Amino acid sequence: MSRFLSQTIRMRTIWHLRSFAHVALALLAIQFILPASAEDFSAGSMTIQDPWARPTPPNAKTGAGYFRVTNNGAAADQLLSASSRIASHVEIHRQILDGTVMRMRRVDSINIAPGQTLSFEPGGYHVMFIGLTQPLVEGDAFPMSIIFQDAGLAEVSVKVRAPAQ
Ligand SMILES: [Cu+2]
Repeated sequence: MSRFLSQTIRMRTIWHLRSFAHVALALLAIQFILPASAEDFSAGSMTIQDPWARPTPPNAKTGAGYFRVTNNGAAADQLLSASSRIASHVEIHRQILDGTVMRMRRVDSINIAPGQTLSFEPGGYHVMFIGLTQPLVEGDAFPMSIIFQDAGLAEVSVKVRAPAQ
């Protein structure tokens, strides 16, 4: 084999490896753009997306959870309550600015209009896990039930993770 030819073959191989690396990187990028954590759950016409909870210190008695809920139906529905085996009870809370102080208020129910997406997120609505029976450890997941007046029971899996940046 001439030196020129072997050099050409080597360059082509390198080029192929590089283009393979680019495809692999592109696929990796797509996976980050469409996070695997974006899981959907539903009950009737209600869809619950990306339920997650903050990790807690080992002896914490409370924790907070978040999700997005969308009403795909033609009528309003009410989010009534939530429960989970990881806490003695779960309350629906809303964080509000009272003067200069952030306070949490318990909410009895939340009306969700047709077509509305309501975000439970840090600084706003959240579910409060009261009387944790176990610490919430990053990477774990636990079941939670959400009850709607019309749509009924939605069973979701809550992922424990740090808040998204
Ligand atoms: Cu709270």
